[in-house]
Amino acid sequence: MDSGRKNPLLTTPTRHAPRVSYRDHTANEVLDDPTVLAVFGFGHRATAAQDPRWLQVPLEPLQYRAPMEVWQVDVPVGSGRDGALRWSAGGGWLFAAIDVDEREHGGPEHAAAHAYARLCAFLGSRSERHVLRLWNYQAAINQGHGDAERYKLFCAGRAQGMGEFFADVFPAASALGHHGPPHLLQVYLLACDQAGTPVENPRQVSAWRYPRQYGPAAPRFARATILPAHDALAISGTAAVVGHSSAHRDDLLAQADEILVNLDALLASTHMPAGFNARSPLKVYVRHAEDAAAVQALLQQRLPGVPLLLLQADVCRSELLVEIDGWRYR
Ligand code: 3EB
Repeated sequence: MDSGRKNPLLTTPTRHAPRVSYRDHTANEVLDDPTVLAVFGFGHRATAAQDPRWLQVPLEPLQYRAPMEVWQVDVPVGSGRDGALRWSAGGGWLFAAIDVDEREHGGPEHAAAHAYARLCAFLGSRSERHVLRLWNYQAAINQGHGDAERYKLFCAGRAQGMGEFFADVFPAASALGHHGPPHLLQVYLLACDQAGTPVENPRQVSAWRYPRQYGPAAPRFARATILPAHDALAISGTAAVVGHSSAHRDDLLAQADEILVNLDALLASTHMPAGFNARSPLKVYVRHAEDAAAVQALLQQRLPGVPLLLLQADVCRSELLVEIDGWRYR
């Protein structure tokens, strides 16, 4: 370690991005690999595993019976639990996740504040404290009216729980509604011991500058994060939002088209090559299960060869029917 400080040739190299892929194995086959940082199963049929690297995401898959998402790094990882929090880390990368029961924290706002305060406290104890990407899955996200809508309460709690930890450099994020356990808030993240670079979308008002109509606490996230080695772009949940407004109310395919335009504009504002490819997995969140086939057909035509994982989820604005997030690798 000392020699690392003296000899510039031995300083830590820039971290290569974890490889994110969708796979068709069993959880235990994947978890046998010590370089796997995290494995995600989707929906109520996902196999359970005790390993802290394993997370069951409460979103039902819409195309395969038991899809799995795998995050892989270059070195073996360590892992553990810290109360309700689970984590794994290796090679400068950190996965952390927390499942919070809203009933134990006095409702959706306090649950979000608690989840973020716990995650930030844990990150503060680690060298991997740069959060590059966050996912938030809340039950009944569109329930409640006006400022009392559950998503807006989540945003207020998130802002409170984040405190000053992100110092206005927000991670990329997704926030969607699940139909799993009715009081479950799930938050998980990818962090690194090196900072990423936030990216905004020129077609969209930055979320933290949304006008008051979207709630008292603006959502805090960047539209994407360039990973430290500039080898990948972590793309936030992208919906048919233009400026700050929702476009194409009630028109599924027009919303999907608008998302593709937003994604192209996002890529164009980075040094990433245009378009998506077989190494750039995307998650497609669809509000109504019966819309899945039409969305899938459109995306398979427009994004040939791109791995797509379709999940049933509620976009955080009730008029939006579809949202896409994912990864663009160089
Ligand atoms: C939008 O553009 C759509 O609250 O963390 C997308 C990504 C959205 C992340 C969040 C919300 C969030 O405003 C919604």
